[in-house]
Amino acid sequence: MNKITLLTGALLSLVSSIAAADKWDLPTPYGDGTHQTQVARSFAEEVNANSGGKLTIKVHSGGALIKHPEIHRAVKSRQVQIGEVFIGRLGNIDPIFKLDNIPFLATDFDSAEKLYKASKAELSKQLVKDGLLLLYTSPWPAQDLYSNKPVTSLADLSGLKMRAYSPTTSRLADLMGTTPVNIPFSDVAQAFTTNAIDAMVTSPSTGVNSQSWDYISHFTTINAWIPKNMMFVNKKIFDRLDDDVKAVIMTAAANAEKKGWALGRKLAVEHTDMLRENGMQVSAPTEKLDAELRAIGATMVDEWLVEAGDSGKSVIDSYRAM
Ligand code: PCA
Repeated sequence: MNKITLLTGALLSLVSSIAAADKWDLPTPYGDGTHQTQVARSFAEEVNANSGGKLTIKVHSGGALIKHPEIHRAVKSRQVQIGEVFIGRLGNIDPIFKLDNIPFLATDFDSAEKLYKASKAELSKQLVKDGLLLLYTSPWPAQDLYSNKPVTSLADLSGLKMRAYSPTTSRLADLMGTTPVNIPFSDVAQAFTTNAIDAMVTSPSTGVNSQSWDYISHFTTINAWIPKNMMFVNKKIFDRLDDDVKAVIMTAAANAEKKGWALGRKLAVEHTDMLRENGMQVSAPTEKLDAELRAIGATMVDEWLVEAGDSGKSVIDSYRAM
């Protein structure tokens, strides 16, 4: 072999290794202030650091590349390779996504972990139907009630406009005697100040991220449910990767899941304290409000079971058996 042949060979292998280096865009729905995006960034950094230059994932947070309602479709159609969404938003695609927002089914983190275990196979199966592979989930702290006056029973909310962020929370607003209004997280502060909404149910984190003390006064810790975001990748694109890169992604996903669940638990406490420290009136629900809300929760579980059929029943059965 002469020098020229050797050089050509070296160049060719260089070119092919450059061609093999994949670049993925990862749209996230929420901004950099949320723990969800921090978890997504640490996931991407771990993959980038360990994939030996074969894959680089770039995070585009806060809907900057693709808006939240479009992210699922964008990964499915391979407009982007990977993405994160709030699970409950997809409720109209399949009931398994609605399960993530059912109130008073799993209200503490131990129960929420069990519900995730019981529902994961069904969740993954549904994603596979759209050519998607579930990588990890990350919870929000439990969902609490924000209002502009004390709420001692549902009567205090009657007729108010309630923010909804998923089909299930629209139904919840109906059953609470309020009017659901769909408002994305990015518009929450403005929606309150322009009276487009009067109340919302979301985590203390989302209040902290949007400085809710500037526009709303009362926070009732109803601990209604623990919803999750999920990260998924287009399966065809994933399947084309080398095995070592696949393994790096799965390890980073498992680490992100651990980190997300630990943060969810921790921020539930820290962010509730921050709301209080910033002047919000934080209180536990009255027995009456709690009982009224739990009755709605029971109705919503029943409605969900009718909608989700046998597979839904087996998810609930295995959750309750844990
Ligand atoms: N915050 C997100 C979803 C759930 C949560 O706690 C939001 O309000 O949009």
